[in-house]
Amino acid sequence: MKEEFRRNVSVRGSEAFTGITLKEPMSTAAGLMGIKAAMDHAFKEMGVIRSFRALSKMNQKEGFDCPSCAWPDPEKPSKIGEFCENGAKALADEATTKHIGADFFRNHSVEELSQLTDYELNRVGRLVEPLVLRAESVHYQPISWQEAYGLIADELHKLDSPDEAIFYTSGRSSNEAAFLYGMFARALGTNNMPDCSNMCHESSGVALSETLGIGKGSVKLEDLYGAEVVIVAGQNPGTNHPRMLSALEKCKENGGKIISINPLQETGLVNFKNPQSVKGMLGGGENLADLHLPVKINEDIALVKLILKKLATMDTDGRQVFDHDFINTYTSGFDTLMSDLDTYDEKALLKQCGVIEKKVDEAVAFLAKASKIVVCWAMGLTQHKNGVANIREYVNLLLLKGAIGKPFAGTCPVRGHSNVQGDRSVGIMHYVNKGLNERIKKHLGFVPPDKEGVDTVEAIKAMHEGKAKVFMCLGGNFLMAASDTEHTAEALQKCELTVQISTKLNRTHLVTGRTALILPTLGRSEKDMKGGKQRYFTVENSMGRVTRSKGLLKPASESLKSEPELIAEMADTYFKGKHPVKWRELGEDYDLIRSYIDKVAKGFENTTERSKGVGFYLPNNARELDFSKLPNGRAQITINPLPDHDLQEDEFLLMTIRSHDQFNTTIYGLDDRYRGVYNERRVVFMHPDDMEAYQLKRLDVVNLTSRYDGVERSARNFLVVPYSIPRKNLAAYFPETNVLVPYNHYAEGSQTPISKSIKVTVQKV
Ligand SMILES: Nc1nc2c(c(=O)[nH]1)N[C@H]1C(S)=C(S)[C@@H](COP(=O)(O)OP(=O)(O)OC[C@H]3O[C@@H](n4cnc5c(=O)[nH]c(N)nc54)[C@H](O)[C@@H]3O)O[C@H]1N2
Ligand SMILES: Nc1nc2c(c(=O)[nH]1)N[C@H]1C(S)=C(S)[C@@H](COP(=O)(O)OP(=O)(O)OC[C@H]3O[C@@H](n4cnc5c(=O)[nH]c(N)nc54)[C@H](O)[C@@H]3O)O[C@H]1N2
Ligand SMILES: [Mo]
Repeated sequence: MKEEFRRNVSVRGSEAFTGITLKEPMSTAAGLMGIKAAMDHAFKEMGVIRSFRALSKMNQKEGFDCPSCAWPDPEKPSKIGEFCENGAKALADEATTKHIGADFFRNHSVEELSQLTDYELNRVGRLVEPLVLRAESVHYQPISWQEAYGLIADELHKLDSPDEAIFYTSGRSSNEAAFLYGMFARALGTNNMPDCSNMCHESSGVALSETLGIGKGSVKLEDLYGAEVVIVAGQNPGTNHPRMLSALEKCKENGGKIISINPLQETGLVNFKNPQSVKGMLGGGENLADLHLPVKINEDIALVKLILKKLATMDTDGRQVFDHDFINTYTSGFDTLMSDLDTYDEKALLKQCGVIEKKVDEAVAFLAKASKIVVCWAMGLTQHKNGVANIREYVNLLLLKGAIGKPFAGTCPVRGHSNVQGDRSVGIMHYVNKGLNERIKKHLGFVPPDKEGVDTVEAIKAMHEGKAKVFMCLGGNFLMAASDTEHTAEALQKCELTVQISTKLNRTHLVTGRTALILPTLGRSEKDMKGGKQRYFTVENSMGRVTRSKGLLKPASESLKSEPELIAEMADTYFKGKHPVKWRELGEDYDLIRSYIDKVAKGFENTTERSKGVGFYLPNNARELDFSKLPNGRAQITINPLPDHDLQEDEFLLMTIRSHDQFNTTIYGLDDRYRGVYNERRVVFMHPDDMEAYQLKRLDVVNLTSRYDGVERSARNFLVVPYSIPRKNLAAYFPETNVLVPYNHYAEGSQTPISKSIKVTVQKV
């Protein structure tokens, strides 16, 4: 029997050190340093003229939406430019003038490329022509677009069931592309649509739907400006949403208080210099956070319970710190929560959350007085076993204070990818939405499947078990983003065909199915021309506002296709022109796509017209205090048990976080300036007392090991960096540490991997 062919690709890439320098963590975020870092990077990747042209149009009306995070643009963008250091890096990364085509792949096999680090892989440049990695080959070769579509269609036709195909989406795609992609999956007959949200804010979506009847946040940007208290929990805005700092600055100018709840004191919340104002560029910075509560990893529930208990005591003492009118009119569950709080001991909660009592009391004092409260959060709350419960507990606080559905108050899950929220709104979801299905039937003329599809966790399982054979990705880097890298790699390698629609090379292009395709696409910043006319698409920001985005740079290559166009052509090839949906016409005319979005996706109406200028907000029931979809028509106050980590003597809780020089799995550089780490990513941050207790010295080399269900997983070669982090807590960068995250441990209710609380032991090498 012939031995099975296996490519000798490296799943982890190089694990060598790159030459660390350590400095003190920075006390000042952004300011001129931020602009300098952004410009250096932009000039290097795209040259001076292209940089200025592009940056001047980013996040401006008639310009394009920044490809980085989903933080909204103000309705009146700043004249100096509405972008941040990391937005500029994201742009430079996409608009780089380095290109890789057939020659590059002829000279470098996938086996060879896989030895590189993720940083090196991204640096090689933009993908500029369609490529195929044929069965039993180790080199990508050029392929025509039509041949590529044909190959996909053949593989899809070979499947025993449409559920053997999986369609993953990363959150950078436009509404138009995501809509067509989702409809193609459904037209084929599957709801197998995992997306990056599953690894990101799914816990927020689940918690908010259960409690407030909508999976999105309720605030608008302007609400932050007038809030009395803004809590920023489990989020590092200085790095990941830098433009949010300008909003927090406005809040402070208006007399608001900012409370940061985070195991780390992240730069940006202290001493921020606003690069968008002349004062900020020249003068001293602003201490944004009035109060920092260094909660232990995954002990937010203990902390919030303690705050609620203290508030409840004040309330029953007759000081009326809760909004009883609001509670009586709009919520259910108040009495149950009060009795539940009685069962907890304050001292025990204090010990568990790790914050000193004086600071908790200060927070309580701020909150007692305030009624306009906004809670902002990101991955520090969502990526835990109890990620859903974390968010529900913060929602309890807002509900007791009547801080929902009124100006300057509400929920603010700060989204990650620039259009991750829009993708969901136009139909990327693995679950079945009956209303949506009805509208698809009526307006698109085909019957969509009514069986639930797979999310990210289930997708890996299906591939592993041989139940899925074709895996397609609209953007993203599935292998490095998902948990349990080695396990996910095995899953991908069991597929017959893996397809990547992407802009830049990453490891998911190298660790593939038997056959693999790269379909290169236009980036956000690039001009999308058809028949002499320039096309634009629409996106939805973190606060539900839909606007246009129109690229302006010359595309990296003439062979690139826009995402909607290539998805439409792929669908048309599959259906051989025989389908009620006129795919090719849609791929050419985005107005036509939008007219279908209007009919099929909820809340969209006359999108082409209304997306002009400042755009429009999608409906939001929490904003309107309409809880009619929930039990008793009321917002739900919930009971959320404390997590029990059961840490053993030698175990730590590890959170896997982003450095200042990366966008998810795309590594722009090797510095984490704000945390004082230069030229190295293989570091683990540890409390100096823990280092002493475990006999470790600064820059000692260690391996990290997690053990779940009898399976041991190791991440090798990390340098110990002393850092101000709670005892028994560790931090290290993702994606390098994703090898430690067990695929079968995820948040209850949302299946988001536990990337922020992995139990590990540390071994000195
Ligand atoms: N430049 C840049 N911008 C980005 C991204 C990027 O990679 N680079 N990624 C985008 C995406 S997709 C997303 S989802 C967002 C991510 O934005 P963030 O969520 O800010 O990103 P992380 O680096 O994962 O940071 C998590 C934060 O939560 C804290 N934390 C960890 N565990 C806990 C906990 O148990 N409780 C509390 N209270 N805090 C905790 C960590 O110390 C850290 O500050 O950013 C988006 N924007
Ligand atoms: N351990 C750990 N794991 C995590 C996280 C964590 O905090 N810790 N965070 C999770 C989170 S919040 C997220 S959102 C996921 C991210 O998961 P993904 O969205 O899958 O990953 P990205 O790194 O954002 O994807 C980068 C790739 O997208 C492609 N790309 C960029 N722009 C475009 C475009 O315009 N169009 C197309 N088609 N492709 C494009 C490029 O090829 C690039 O290499 O990772 C998750 N994984
Ligand atoms: Mo994300």
